[in-house]
Amino acid sequence: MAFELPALPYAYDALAPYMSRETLEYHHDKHHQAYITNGNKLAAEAGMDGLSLEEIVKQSFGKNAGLFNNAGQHFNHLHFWNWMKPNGGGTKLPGALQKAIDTDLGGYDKFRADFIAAGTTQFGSGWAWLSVKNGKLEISKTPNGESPLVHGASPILGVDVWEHSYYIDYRNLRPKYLEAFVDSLINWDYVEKLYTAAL
Ligand code: MN3
Repeated sequence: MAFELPALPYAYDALAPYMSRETLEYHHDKHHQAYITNGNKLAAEAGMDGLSLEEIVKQSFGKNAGLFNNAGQHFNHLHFWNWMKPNGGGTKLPGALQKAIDTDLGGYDKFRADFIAAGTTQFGSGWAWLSVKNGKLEISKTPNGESPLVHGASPILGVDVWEHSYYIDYRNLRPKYLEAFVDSLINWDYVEKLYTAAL
């Protein structure tokens, strides 16, 4: 069955002023839709359209760049919309996740600095990640449509640092966008749900 674009889990203006209606209209309705349209076509051509999205991403990595880029970005964006919510962010994290950030990443402040640094230093398009590998949290960055999924880890939080994600609202100030994402947008309940599932 072909993949379809789910509606945003909130109104288009719900994340303002940190992420505008205009950004969400272009990013969700145009960019994400294009990944799905192209991914469906390329998955069918590759005879992989019966597989789950995760399997398509893993099996196409390093073998079918066109399919991987589009399916990878569909996977990343499906979660990205849920990694944000109105009145999100902040330092009150669910207990188990807070404990793991303390143990594995040196506490919330170090997590915040390292996650923002990963997004800032990803040269060109890509993503910054918090993921679970062998039961431990780690921070990483990837180019283009890649994710920790193809590096033996389970992504539990990711931020899109393609210019289409921030240029309308922040122009060239990628660090300001990353600070707003962490401080005011992260849906920690969704992160915790993925964290629990990844253990
Ligand atoms: Mn994007």
